[in-house]
Amino acid sequence: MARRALITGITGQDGSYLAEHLLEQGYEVWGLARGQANPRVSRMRKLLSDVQVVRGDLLDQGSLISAVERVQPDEVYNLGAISFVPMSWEQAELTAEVTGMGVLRMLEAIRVCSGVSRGASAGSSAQICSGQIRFYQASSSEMFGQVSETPQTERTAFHPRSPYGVAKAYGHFLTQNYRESYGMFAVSGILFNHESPRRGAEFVTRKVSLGVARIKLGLATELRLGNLEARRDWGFAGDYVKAMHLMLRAGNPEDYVIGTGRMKSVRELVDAAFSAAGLDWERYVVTDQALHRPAEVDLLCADPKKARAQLGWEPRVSFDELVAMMVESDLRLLTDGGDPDQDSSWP
Ligand code: NDP
Ligand code: GDR
Repeated sequence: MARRALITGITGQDGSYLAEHLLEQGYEVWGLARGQANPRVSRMRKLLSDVQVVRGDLLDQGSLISAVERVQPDEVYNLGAISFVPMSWEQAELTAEVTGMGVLRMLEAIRVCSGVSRGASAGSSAQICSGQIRFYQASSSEMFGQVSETPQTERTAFHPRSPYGVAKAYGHFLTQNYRESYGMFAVSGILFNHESPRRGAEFVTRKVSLGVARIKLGLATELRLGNLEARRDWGFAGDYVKAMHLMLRAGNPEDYVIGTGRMKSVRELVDAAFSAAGLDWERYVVTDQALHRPAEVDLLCADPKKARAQLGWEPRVSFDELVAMMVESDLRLLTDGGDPDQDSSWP
């Protein structure tokens, strides 16, 4: 029988690539989607017609229990989150609820449906799902924040610099705790920045690729950006979702750092993207103090040795290939009259 996966965050970048990958592997894929008329669900359905949708919200414990009960998954991938770091200062409490407490609610839904009791004194509870449900938590390199060593490994200390990073650290430790407390197969992937033509337009790579395409097509004359000196380890989302799957198929439940091991600055990103379209970035980029963050993460760089050795995982797409892919895709999108601000199209 086909394995069944339940993905929260199905309408997001990673949800779409992971669903594609799992469908290719012969899985039956279910996506948890919130809202009564979420336009991102129809965009996802256009691309992934084989994904089945179950309603639910990471803010609503009962809806998660119902979703797990209905889907009876073998694997749950918790990708749902408020994921845009600047928003986490503006809506810190909501970020804590969705990105942090949402992990607790999902783990509890799995624990309850699996009939795992809290201890000998709690008595046994009914098992609603047969078999063990494996759980993947989308942890983030933002937990490292102000780094104590470079590159960062699974053992590097956390010093998050945003309410988002703090919420992710809570979810990370909780996932470990459910593994240790209840023997659950619960793991975290500590993923570094990963991008694609399906990346949200608010994140810097996509903001830059869209900006380049608009300037190239005469639709804009400048691109406003914040801190050009920040350095990140950028990879391709299509490569990274394969690591999520490998972690849940591994023999033992363990956490892994996933990244390329190479760091570039925002300035280098901008240079590469404008060059890919035959433009000189210095003529168009304007820096704007208002786009700087209250506390910045200056640099992040992965040491993915453990994933390579134990999972056989390797990133395939290089930084230059990724940037060229995104710029080409946005040039095509805008030439065809697509509107990225309406979330209308996904390549
Ligand atoms: P996106 O921002 O593209 O997607 C976020 C998803 O979360 C959307 O599907 C959104 O659904 C969903 N969501 C938001 N609020 C809720 C809620 N209350 N209940 C249920 N679902 C909700 O993120 P990515 O795909 O880029 O990232 C996936 C995960 O990986 C996130 O948890 C992110 O924090 C984490 N991560 C991402 C990295 C990256 O570089 N991309 C790196 C490290 C970690 P809706 O359409 O309803 O808004
Ligand atoms: P990040 O990604 O915060 O690392 O979180 P983002 O692309 O937003 O920022 C990366 C770096 O670029 C600098 N920057 C700008 N960023 C944005 N968004 N817009 C700008 O105009 C701009 N100018 C400079 C930022 O200051 C920052 O240093 C992403 C998200 O996907 C998280 O959910 C995930 O956990 C981490 O990656 C790993």
